[in-house]
Amino acid sequence: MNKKVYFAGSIRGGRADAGLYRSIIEYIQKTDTVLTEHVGDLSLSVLERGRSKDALIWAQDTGWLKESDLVIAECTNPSLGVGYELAFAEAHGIPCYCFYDPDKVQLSAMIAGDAYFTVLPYRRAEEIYPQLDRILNN
Ligand code: 6IA
Repeated sequence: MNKKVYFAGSIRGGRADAGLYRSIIEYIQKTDTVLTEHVGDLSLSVLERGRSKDALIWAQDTGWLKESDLVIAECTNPSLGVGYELAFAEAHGIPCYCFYDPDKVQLSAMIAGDAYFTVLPYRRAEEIYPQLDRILNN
């Protein structure tokens, strides 16, 4: 109860799974706090650019990562940012749970091969929610 969850999902890597991100975020929010609600925002513009804004995004996200109790990442849609966040979280000793659909993607060896990460394959989205209950101890 009341854990601070950093949810990671693709933004510039592609928004095909944004609806799933939103469902996962809403599910976690029933019991716990999601620091990164915007990842599930279906209207998020991926065209917005600018290095100064990017620097603010990086500063805010790495700050949230440092204060999070755990990271939950949806890794089916490959994303440089999600990979970076997972490595950053590992370096700070934050537990990381990585969901992905093996029918859609072969997960990067840098995630699948790193024993630090708890990798959770699923074939139907409904399989994700009982796993979230287990991860969050609900
Ligand atoms: O490389 P990606 O953009 O796919 O990386 C996605 C990951 O980086 C997510 O898990 C986010 O936590 C983080 N991230 C990427 N972009 C943003 C963002 N605005 N705001 C907050 N976190 C972000 C970008 C909006 C727009 C300028 C593209």
